[in-house]
Amino acid sequence: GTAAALMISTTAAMAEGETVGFAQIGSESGWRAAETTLTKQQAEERGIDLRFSDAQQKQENQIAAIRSFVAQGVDAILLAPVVATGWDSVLEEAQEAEIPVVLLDRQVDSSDDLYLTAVGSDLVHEGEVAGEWLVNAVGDEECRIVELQGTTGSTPAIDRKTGFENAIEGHDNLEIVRSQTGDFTRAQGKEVMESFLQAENGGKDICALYAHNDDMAVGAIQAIKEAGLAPGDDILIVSIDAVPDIFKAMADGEANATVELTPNMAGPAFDALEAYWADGTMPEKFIQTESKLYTQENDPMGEYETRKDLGY
Ligand code: GZL
Repeated sequence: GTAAALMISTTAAMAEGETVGFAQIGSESGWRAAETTLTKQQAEERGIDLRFSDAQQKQENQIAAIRSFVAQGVDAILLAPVVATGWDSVLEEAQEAEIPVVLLDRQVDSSDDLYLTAVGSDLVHEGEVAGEWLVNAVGDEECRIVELQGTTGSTPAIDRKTGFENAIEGHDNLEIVRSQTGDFTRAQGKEVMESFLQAENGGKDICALYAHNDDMAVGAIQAIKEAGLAPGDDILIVSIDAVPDIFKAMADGEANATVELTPNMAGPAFDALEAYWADGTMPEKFIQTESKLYTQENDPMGEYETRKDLGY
């Protein structure tokens, strides 16, 4: 009857007008920029007032942003935690203020009592998919691999390394000979790849690059070309994110494989928050997004066209 209808409309209205603080890491990669774009679009569509903070990849800035959101009395906080450790006290402050926290795309070492849910991919699996592709690509050939790691101490850097090493274990012809962080950026990916090339006989001793994200791979591709070698051919390139520019590189034969990470973490996050705000529904502690392998055989230019306007 009318009362029930009124209740439903009131509940729906409750999702309207909520205020959410988003403590974003920064804009270190195309993927990160797309996540921000999609989060703002989702908030707009749902009538959520989004307060945004870019921490320039500094944990202390994220912690300050969370404290500011708590002081403002927001209805929820989104956090993409730049590293896994050091969050207990600020998450306890949010909990004391009864403000739910949802983690996006990375995890924290804190107890899962300190956040409502975490939305992200299986980061170990992503590394395994990347490693399995390379195992299949090289067969029995000797393959000296260099690795560009993500941000030191972040769960993607830790887990993607673990997954890749799981996949190549037992294949003695594959060996990671150099591994260093490029902090998920193109610039540092290029810089570190230049040092790898110099250290490995001008790159002639390198068979493959495994980069924890496409942006570092794109930077490395530039370095490989400047060293006079053919990326995607002399040096195989496998990375993660599936940003538009890696598909353009694949179309040019300069990259070989990427593992897709959806930038739409906010959709599942806001769904969980709206259910929680409506009637206290408690979500699963981990809401997992899917990852899919793309190679040069998967119409890279078509994939580029599909993604190029999504805010990367
Ligand atoms: C992974 C995410 C990573 C992306 C990078 O879940 O945290 O951070 O793979 C980004 O592009 O910098």
